[in-house]
Amino acid sequence: MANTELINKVYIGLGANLQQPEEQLHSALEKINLSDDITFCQCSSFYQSAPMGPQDQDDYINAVALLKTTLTPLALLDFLQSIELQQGRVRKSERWGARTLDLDILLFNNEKIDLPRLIIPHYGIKQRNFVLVPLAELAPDLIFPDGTPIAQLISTISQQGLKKL
Ligand code: ROI
Repeated sequence: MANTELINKVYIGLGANLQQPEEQLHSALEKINLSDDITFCQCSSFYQSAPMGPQDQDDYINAVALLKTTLTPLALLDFLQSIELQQGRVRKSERWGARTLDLDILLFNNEKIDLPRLIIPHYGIKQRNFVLVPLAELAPDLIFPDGTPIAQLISTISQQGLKKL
């Protein structure tokens, strides 16, 4: 029988800086791997990264994962937000504060998506070394939907404050 289900290729960013952040990332990846709707998951190295935003918070652990999934963008967002909630994420009014777990959809196929709940590519993707460096580890030849090669950004971005673990 023909496989009529479309498999989407998605990159997500993982970040945490509270309550054993490495464990937070490992347990999120376990939940992702258990999903019947996600057929593949490959994660980059973990990176320790200096906080962007308020400096009176601990360093973050960041990584990027490649997923293959039949989920739509919003269904994937719901799933990732349910993992954030299970792992104790409390959405606070303070912008850019410490967090137990952040799971962001960075890229969804080569699509541009502009919905009230979801903007893809993720707005910070091209400026943040803690996103670009692990993403380039998984996809050194990636071209963003606007035509920019990741290699071009990697060659100019500062890697200060970022340490591969
Ligand atoms: N800073 C770093 N280094 N890593 C993050 O994942 C991260 N996430 C955030 C803010 C608060 C912007 N700073 C961050 O949401």
